[in-house]
Amino acid sequence: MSSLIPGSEALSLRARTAAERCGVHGESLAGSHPVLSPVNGLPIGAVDWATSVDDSLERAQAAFLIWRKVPAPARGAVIKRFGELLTEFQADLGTLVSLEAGKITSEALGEVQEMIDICDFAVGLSRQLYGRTMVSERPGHRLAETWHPLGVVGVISAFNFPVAVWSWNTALALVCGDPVVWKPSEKTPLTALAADALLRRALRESGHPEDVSQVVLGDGALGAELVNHPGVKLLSATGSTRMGRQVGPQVAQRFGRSLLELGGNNAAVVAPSADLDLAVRGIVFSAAGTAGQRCTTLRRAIVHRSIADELAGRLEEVYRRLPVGDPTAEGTLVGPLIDASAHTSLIGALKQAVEEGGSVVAGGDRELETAAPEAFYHRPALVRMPGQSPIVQAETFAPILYLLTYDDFAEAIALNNAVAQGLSSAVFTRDQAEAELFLSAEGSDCGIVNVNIGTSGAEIGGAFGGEKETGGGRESGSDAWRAYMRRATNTVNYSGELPLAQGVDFTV
Ligand code: UN1
Repeated sequence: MSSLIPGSEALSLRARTAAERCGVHGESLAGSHPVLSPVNGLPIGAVDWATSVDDSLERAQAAFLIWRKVPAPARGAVIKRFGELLTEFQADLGTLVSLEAGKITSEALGEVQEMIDICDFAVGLSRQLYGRTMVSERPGHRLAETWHPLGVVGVISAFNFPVAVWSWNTALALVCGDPVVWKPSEKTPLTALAADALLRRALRESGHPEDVSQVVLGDGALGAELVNHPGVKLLSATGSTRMGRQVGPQVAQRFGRSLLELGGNNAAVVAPSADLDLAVRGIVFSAAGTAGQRCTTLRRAIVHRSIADELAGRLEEVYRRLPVGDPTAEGTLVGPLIDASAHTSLIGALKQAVEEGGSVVAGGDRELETAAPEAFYHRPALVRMPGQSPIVQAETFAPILYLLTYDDFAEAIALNNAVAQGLSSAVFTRDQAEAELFLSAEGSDCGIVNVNIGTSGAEIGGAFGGEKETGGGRESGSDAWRAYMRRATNTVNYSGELPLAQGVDFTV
């Protein structure tokens, strides 16, 4: 691995080539809002921002009237083609993910793989949008439910998963018959344009309206327009709890639906019986991977007192040799933070942790400052804390792992649950009763509860999302599709009589 960071010209060329290969037109890359790469902190392109979401909403609504009549399996065929295109252009899209979000190549390709996987899932789903039939209490009556397309879905996504989270929503929304208007993070517009270009190509090739996919580039003000637009029937937003606290009530105010994926403050309990080799690997990937910038990132290790020193020592050894650097270079495991504000949060959180009695065991320092003064590389930090003080209860979107200790398992569960967020959690143990307890109603209160695996890196298939301040939304797998459809309950009377339910007599 080299400590050299590529210059602006090299990265711009790579970005432009990848975007154009995916089908983005050159003029879309010559706008007036510069796009900065976290790799060197310098511009790699420039895009234009939309002034309003109205035109996109209008186009999406017009496309909806056509799309909702296309049979779901035929909609699935479009997603199948989209998945094929994603496979063909995986490397290009991966390059853009690395350049805009700062992910290492393997994780960037993994993000695109997650897109391909949700396409596969959605294709199967397109033949399984099942409703139930119920037995009627009345003779000669049939009771059933039918699922229909809902309408335009708005998606607001974050920089850290610039395309996968949109795909979770879009692959399902499209097979469910809904168009999508997408406001990506203003930090990752090129990746968004490239993903949209591939989806539009799949639509075009299969003779369907391209307008079911809309991208609107802009900042929070544009996102707010989407939130408040009465044409948006479901608003799916990924971001901070602070953002969700505004978005949720605003959408509810107009009786829209919202699907919120907000902050996480994920913990792993490490019990005395744990396989420590496995625990160390699971912890390091979850805590330091993606430079600590996943909503599922491991932020708290709750370790039994009897093994805390040993585990801290082993983590410290790994943290000291984690390869930090250019995410596109071979061998790098930790890329840059997204921007200066992430760097400031990291520094501030470490200072506060020390004030609250913590001691930094490893990392935290800025690296490669001379090679890339505008970028923010940090060695992931490992901090031992005396308890779950205020900073440990906050989500700092940076690679800081707080190590806490516990004495009995009930205390570990209590610590896991004693934060406002409820996204992901894990237990490392070989004691089956402990594992089951952690998974039980008395156990972790999170939306994701794992055994002998870290908190991040969920696969497609399971519903993804969390409880409490994480917002309660569920995306991607299982029956998450239901959020994108409206349910009609149908009572059909073929008896020729009119018996009323509940035995009501209304003879006229
Ligand atoms: C996110 O960080 O917003 O489970 C999503 C994971 C990924 C998705 C994370 N599959 O880490």
